[in-house]
Parts: sequence; structure tokens; C-alpha cells
Amino acid sequence: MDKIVILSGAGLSAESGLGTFRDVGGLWSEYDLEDVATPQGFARDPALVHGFYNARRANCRAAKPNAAHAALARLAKAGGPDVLLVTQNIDDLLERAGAPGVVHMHGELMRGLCAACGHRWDAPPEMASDDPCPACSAQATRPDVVWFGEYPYHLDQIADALAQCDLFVSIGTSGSVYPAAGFFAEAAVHGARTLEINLDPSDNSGRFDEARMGPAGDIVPRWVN
Ligand code: BJW
Repeated sequence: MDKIVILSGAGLSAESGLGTFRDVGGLWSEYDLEDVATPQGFARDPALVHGFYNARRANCRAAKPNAAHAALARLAKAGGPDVLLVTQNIDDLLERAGAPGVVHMHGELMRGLCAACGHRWDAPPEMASDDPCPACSAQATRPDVVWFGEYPYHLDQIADALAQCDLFVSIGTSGSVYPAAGFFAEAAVHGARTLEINLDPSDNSGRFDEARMGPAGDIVPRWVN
């Protein structure tokens, strides 16, 4: 059976109305990433960071999966190829489209994390750092997301899948954040074919075996069918 690893980024959810980071008008043109996506920024101003993620949580709850999420869910459930969906996205749109076993390497917007004991729980719509942890009662609540300088989740599982896959597909990511930006090269070293689907060529486009350019909601369903 063919093994496929699919890495997605913010471009996958762009047509659902969730902002990307580095495109014109993206989140990093409105916010300084040092302030809202680093442990140091959170230590300086937790209310600002919680406000940033509370607003994104509200947007995410209002958003709907698009045709690309639906196509990936269909592919992963089809019982044909063995598909691992790895996403840098913290939204839950792949799950809401019905995709099984999504690997969230940068965490999940809809989860809270206790910085004191490591307990995780379903996030209420609004979180604050003095919310008590449901397990240990410490007032050390943070979003369960991976900030710059922190170690991404599930890297062992992802490394195993990259070493074994026949095809690696990158969808809607600029390829500017490591270690995810290096996954295509890791898969290729182990013999996988590589395909990039993106709105515009990313820095690494020329290094994929094949590139298909256009909106994910258009290109992904056509690739899956
Ligand atoms: C469409 C579209 C449509 C638009 N259809 N497409 C060298 C080696 C290794 C590490 C480093 C290094 N140098 C520096 C580092 C450290 C750092 C890093 O990479 N920095 C870079 C800035 C250089 N990395 C880290 O700190 C990571 N941890 C780490 O490295 O730990 C140590 C380690 C080392 C080695 C191995 C293992 C571990 C942690 C990174 C955490 C990233 N966190 C964020 C925020 C948290 C989550 C959140 O708030 O959402 O994650 S940053 C932000 O960027 C977010 C995203 O997941 C991530 C990637 O962004 P993405 O998805 O690519 O979005 P964009 O906006 O950049 O691109 C969108 C794309 O979509 C564009 O290409 C558009 O064209 C396209 N598009 N519409 C199709 N309709």
C-alpha cells in the first residue's frame, strides 16, 4: 500500500477565512511574533497573548472546513493509501471535515495547557492565565500551542513516517518555519517523491519533484480525485 505524508500550513485554512501569517495582511503584519508567539512574550504580557488566541479561537469556531479539508478527510478515510495528515495549523477544521488521526505538530487552539503540571484540557471560548488548572489548580494556564523556541509535538512519529513514505505532499505552507520546512528534504532523502501545492511558489518550490500552484480549495480536491 502507498504511504503518503501530507504536511499542511495556514494556506489550507485560508479559504475558510482564517488568516495566514506571512502573506500580505497576514497575522505577522498585525502582531509582532516576538510578542504573541514566544514564551518570552507570554511571560511579559500573558493577557495580550491570551487575547490574541481568544480572538483566533472565536474566528475558528465561526469558520467552516473548505473543499480542501473535505478532500483530505476523504483521502485519509478512503482505505486506499496509508495517509498521515500532519498539520502546522492549530485550528480543528480537518477534524471537523472528518479527518482521522490528525497530527498537530504546533498544538491545538481548542486546548489549554497547564504550565505547572502539563495537564491538557478542552479550552473554554475565553482563557486567562489565572484560570485554575482542572488537575492541579495552579493558575498557570496557557494555550496548548508551540511557540518559537519550543519543541514541536510528535516529532518521533513524524520522522518515522517521513522515513517510510512513498509520497510527501506539502499544502499551503511558506516553508519558512523549521523543523517542518525540512520535512520534504527528509522524505526525499529516504526515497519519497515530493509534491508542493501552494497559492504561490514558496522558497523551496524548485526543490520539489512537482509543484501545483493555485488555491488549495481548487487544487487539492482535483489532486485527490
Ligand atoms: C495558500 C492559500 C490558499 C495562502 N491555498 N495556499 C534552523 C533549523 C531549525 C530550527 C530553526 C532554524 N532557524 C531558526 C529555527 C527556530 C524556529 C524557526 O524556524 N524560525 C524561523 C523563523 C527561521 N523554529 C522553532 O522555534 C520551532 N522549534 C524548534 O525549532 O525546536 C527545536 C528543534 C530543532 C530541530 C529539530 C526539532 C526541534 C517551533 C516553531 C513554532 C512555530 N509556531 C507558530 C505559532 C504557533 C501556532 C499559532 O499561533 O498558530 O506556528 S509560528 C507560525 O508559523 C505558526 C505556523 O504553524 C508556522 C508556519 O506558518 P505557515 O503555515 O507556513 O504559514 P505562512 O503564513 O508562512 O504561509 C502560508 C502559505 O500559504 C503561503 O506560502 C501562501 O502562499 C499559501 N497560501 N492562501 C493554498 N488559498
